[in-house]
Amino acid sequence: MRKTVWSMCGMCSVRCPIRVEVENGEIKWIEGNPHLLGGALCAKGSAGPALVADDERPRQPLIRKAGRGAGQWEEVSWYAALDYIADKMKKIKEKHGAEAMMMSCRGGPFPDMFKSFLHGFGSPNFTNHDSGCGRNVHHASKSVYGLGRKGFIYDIKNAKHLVLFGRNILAALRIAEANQVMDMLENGGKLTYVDVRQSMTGIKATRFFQVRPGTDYAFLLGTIHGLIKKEAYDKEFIERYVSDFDKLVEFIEPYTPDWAAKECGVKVKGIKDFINEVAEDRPKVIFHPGWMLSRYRDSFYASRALHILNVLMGNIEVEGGQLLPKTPGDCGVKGLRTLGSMVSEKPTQERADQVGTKYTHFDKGPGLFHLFYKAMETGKPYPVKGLICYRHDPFNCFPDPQAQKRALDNCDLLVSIDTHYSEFGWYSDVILPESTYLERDSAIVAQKGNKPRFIKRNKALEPRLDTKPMWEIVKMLADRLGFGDNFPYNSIEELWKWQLEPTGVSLEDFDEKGYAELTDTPIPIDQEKLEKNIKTPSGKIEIISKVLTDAGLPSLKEYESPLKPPKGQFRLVFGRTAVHAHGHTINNPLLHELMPDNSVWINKRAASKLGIAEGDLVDVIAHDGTTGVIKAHVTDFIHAEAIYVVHGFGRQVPLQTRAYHSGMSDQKLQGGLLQDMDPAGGGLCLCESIVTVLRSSKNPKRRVEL
Ligand SMILES: Nc1nc2c(c(=O)[nH]1)N[C@H]1C(S)=C(S)[C@@H](COP(=O)(O)OP(=O)(O)OC[C@H]3O[C@@H](n4cnc5c(=O)[nH]c(N)nc54)[C@H](O)[C@@H]3O)O[C@H]1N2
Ligand SMILES: Nc1nc2c(c(=O)[nH]1)N[C@H]1C(S)=C(S)[C@@H](COP(=O)(O)OP(=O)(O)OC[C@H]3O[C@@H](n4cnc5c(=O)[nH]c(N)nc54)[C@H](O)[C@@H]3O)O[C@H]1N2
Ligand code: SF4
Ligand SMILES: [Mo]
Repeated sequence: MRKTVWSMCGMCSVRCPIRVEVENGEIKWIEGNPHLLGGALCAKGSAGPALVADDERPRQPLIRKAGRGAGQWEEVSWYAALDYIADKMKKIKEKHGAEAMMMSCRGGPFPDMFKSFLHGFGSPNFTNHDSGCGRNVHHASKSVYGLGRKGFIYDIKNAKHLVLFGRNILAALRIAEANQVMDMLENGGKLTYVDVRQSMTGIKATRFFQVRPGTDYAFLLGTIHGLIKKEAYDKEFIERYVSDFDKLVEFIEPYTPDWAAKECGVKVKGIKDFINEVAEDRPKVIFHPGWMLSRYRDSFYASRALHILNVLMGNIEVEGGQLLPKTPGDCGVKGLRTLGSMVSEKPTQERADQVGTKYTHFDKGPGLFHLFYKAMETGKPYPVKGLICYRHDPFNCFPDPQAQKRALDNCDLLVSIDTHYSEFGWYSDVILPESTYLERDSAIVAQKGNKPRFIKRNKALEPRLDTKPMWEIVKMLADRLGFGDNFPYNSIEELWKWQLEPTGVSLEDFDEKGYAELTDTPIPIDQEKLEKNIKTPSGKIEIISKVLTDAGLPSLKEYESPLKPPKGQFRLVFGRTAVHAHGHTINNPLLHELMPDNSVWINKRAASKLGIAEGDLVDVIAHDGTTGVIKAHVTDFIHAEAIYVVHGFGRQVPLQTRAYHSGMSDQKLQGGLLQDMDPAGGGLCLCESIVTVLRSSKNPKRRVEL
């Protein structure tokens, strides 16, 4: 008989709620939870069963038996692998202190468990992937509102105008958000899209600007200038909630729309018309902070400008604007019990990335991963000797894997807890294979929003291979290290009940829809509540941030024009495709069939000067000589200064036969950028790699017609 299992997708980090139909231990159907997503699911989500069936993933725990990266593994039992790790961790603690261990996990809704594990062990060094993702946007948001990147949700559906800077919202998917964009467009809303190339989102846009790479800050300053000169901003809102607005007015003076148009290489009439539209549509205008304004030298300030534009719109706690996500507390329900509460003594040592001590303006929560590499190399502020990566592949995430390996060679223990062989896993000492999301349960999480809820992942199948879920792995490791009591459960049901204890919600409340709703009606929007939610030192939305000033950093930074690549050279930029999630779906049998490799987008005129035609193989050469070979996609729809690839390809794990060496890896062409951090935002300047492109000698010879 077919049964329904309510769960959460795990093919990317969005974790959409899903409904799975299972019969005789086989998955027959997966769809988005009809109550929340109307059944919608993306291509990756539909390829979940192929992940389960895939044999090119680790089948049981593995311990390295030759040099790192040699790919020689001993298959061992879970007991042997966990004993091995626990023993190494104890030795590291004895010799260097508990703080010599670090752990990284790919953020998301479950970090409580891993953080508690590391804190229970005695180390403060918990981190994540975000200096390669959205740290600048996060820190910019904190400097303006005291609230991080996730401090707002966007009421896109009801907006009159959505403005996106390199936020390819219809390909870099979150299903609920993409549905809202389509609804907004159907309701007559406008979509302005700014990118260096045309994209899935750009073709739906009512206005598209193809800007010179790295000039978004100029575009944003010009827009602020235009709006201020027109006095098209919410004066009452600013009077009440914002400090130092006069400093912005003074700062913005030279940055006219005419100047911005010239700097960005777009038509001045376009920018002026855009400013007029925004002025008319406010307050229901959303400048979406996205992620792409995270990867250039001035991205932190571009992100700040973007947040400031939302402030000018007065769009906070307004229908069609930015909403404060409501919590279980707003529904009169106590929050879930956290495993963090079981750690009696939180580690007090300085973090090895020095976030919170040397870097006081960064969020201490996850700190900054790449700075740990410095500690590994220099032993300062103290040595870091062990790294556990959960659901995170630093070699795919951070620039220059070779430089990363040099730092990691100072470590005594490298562990990858992954569903796949990650590039990092292939180099590590132990691989612990986690059960795939369809084969495991996960802890309950609270989802904020206008109707907060609790939701959990239920396994649809028993694990096919000798894999385990993380809640069990963590507990077994903690047992071996002497703090198993911090994980007070022996089964997932016990954990769920323990989490739910203070809330009054029961496990049965999840049965009907796959989640427990904490309120029947959406919590009303109420701008009056804003004051107590702004978390800056002054309690105001800060144009001049005290935290930045205290760190000796400007809050309003003068514009500096980005480097124009010399002749024959290009800025290497990257992005997502709707059918893959970073590097970890490239080897999925179904998704590989949909998109087996990537190609490099190059502007038609630039290509013709180099004698490159559509489909030609080209060499992409980084400044350190590293070369990638890839097929060219010649198009008018990319700026002549940039080339573009979809990220995640060029994988080097031989056991992943489909993905092995197919396409080109962008991060391997980012030599020298591993410590190229935006000093104000902490994000890595991933788009600052300038490469040379040549027609490759590997091309089959063109026949010359005489
Ligand atoms: N050059 C370049 N660098 C980039 C980017 C880029 O586009 N170009 N993108 C940046 C961005 S936005 C991000 S978010 C990061 C992404 O970087 P990462 O977060 O490291 O992303 P992935 O490469 O997908 O690696 C995630 C790992 O998690 C594993 N995994 C997937 N599902 C599960 C699971 O259920 N359980 C466990 N245990 N493991 C699982 C995958 O197999 C994979 O090895 O990279 C950043 N760095
Ligand atoms: N299908 C799918 N969806 C995903 C993911 C995935 O792997 N696959 N990953 C998730 C994650 S971790 C993230 S962070 C998000 C990322 O979400 P987005 O940031 O929306 O996605 P990207 O494709 O990385 O978008 C980068 C865009 O920025 C453009 N760009 C490059 N330089 C500039 C510039 O100077 N100015 C402007 N305006 N644009 C520029 C690129 O051409 C590209 O189109 O997507 C999430 N959703
Ligand atoms: S966006 Fe697609 S892959 Fe990501 S969680 Fe949702 S359904 Fe799964
Ligand atoms: Mo990301």
